[in-house]
Amino acid sequence: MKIENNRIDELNHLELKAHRRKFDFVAEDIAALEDVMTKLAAFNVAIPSWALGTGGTRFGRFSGTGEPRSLEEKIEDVGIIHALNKSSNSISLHIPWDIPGDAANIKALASEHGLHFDAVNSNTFQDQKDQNLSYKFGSLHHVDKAVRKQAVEHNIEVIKYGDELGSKALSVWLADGSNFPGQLNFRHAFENTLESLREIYDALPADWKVWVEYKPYEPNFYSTTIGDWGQAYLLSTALGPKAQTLVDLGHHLQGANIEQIVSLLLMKDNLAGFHFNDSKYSDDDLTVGSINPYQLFLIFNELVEGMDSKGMDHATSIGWMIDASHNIKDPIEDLIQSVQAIKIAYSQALLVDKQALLTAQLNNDVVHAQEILQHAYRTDVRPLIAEASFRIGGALDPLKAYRSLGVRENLIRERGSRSVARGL
Ligand code: PSV
Ligand code: MN
Repeated sequence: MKIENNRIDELNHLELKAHRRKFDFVAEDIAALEDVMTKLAAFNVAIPSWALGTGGTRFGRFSGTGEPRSLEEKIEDVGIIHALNKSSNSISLHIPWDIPGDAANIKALASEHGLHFDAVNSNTFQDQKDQNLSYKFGSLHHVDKAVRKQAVEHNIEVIKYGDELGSKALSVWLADGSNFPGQLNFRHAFENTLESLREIYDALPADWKVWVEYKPYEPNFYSTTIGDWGQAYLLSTALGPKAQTLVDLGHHLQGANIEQIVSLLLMKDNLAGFHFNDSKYSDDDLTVGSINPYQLFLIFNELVEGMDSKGMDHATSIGWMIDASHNIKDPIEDLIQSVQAIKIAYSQALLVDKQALLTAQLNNDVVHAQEILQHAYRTDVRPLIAEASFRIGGALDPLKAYRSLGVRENLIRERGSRSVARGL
């Protein structure tokens, strides 16, 4: 299914008058309005191929209906999201969940939908049917060199798939760790990981990067070999300039100050990208902004401040991506909500009066500093996002448009109600 532009125009027409009123109201107080609009229009968030089917928990999976049955159908779904919000122009593949059989055709199909390929993700956290050696006790950190070699070769194969599709980064997340004290020599595990990552690093094409993702626990419950940003930073700096740290919002212990982590990684030119999601307890993979939108805003505030201090392009110098997959929502609706939440936090961060904040900080004016941040956070920026989307042909309200156009009903007609997507 492809959404034609005129369908979106028709829906926008119905909303336009009310939209104008709300937009004019908020726009009047924004000095750098056109700058904000340009930045918003350029901002895109990659969609992971594994989020288009309904996710599960270890207790079960309740598949949705009309789920994509193939990579081609996943691309179609991302095309639908992008047609509606004009902010999701790329897709990130997880190999071997989504192997591009015929790369040239897959690439052509994606570009028909205005999409390209973001980072490719390797998977050495599950054993595959035709695999010789098991990852039960880890992959790149394994005590057995033969297992490490197999995992390295898989990563190099993923780079090859990505290269054919025009990706420019390999994202590595390892489940490697230990479940019980004494199981692992931490130093050996770390050194083995570094040695394996070096072999992968050496296989990167000249214009590629490798993104090192950390996570404190799960599926291992005593230690994770790349457990926090310090360990990811140690590895990536040891590897070289093509390696950087990837921050997944769900991969922190409760109360962690993620905005401070982000600020320092940016300071050290070591922030590769983001996996957005939200959580109440741990890696819950909930819709972005559904639990703690203020934290998301504070993170974006540091991102904008840090990127501006280095003259970085907001839209292209960091990999923005969603990594969430929920159990009970329509995945496309979940993703539309997530991208909107990210754009809300981003635009609120753009509204922060940076100069006034710096002055307040230099004067230790704690109260005023808080007022400045919360003034931006409490601005209803939704009309700005709607306007930015409208100006480039997207829907004023992508979620409402998705429902009005009966997209899921159409997909169910095309794919059936029992189709199940491959992934987690
Ligand atoms: C692991 O929890 C993770 O965040 C990694 O990014 C994986 O690639 C992804 O989720 C999918 O399992
Ligand atoms: Mn992740």
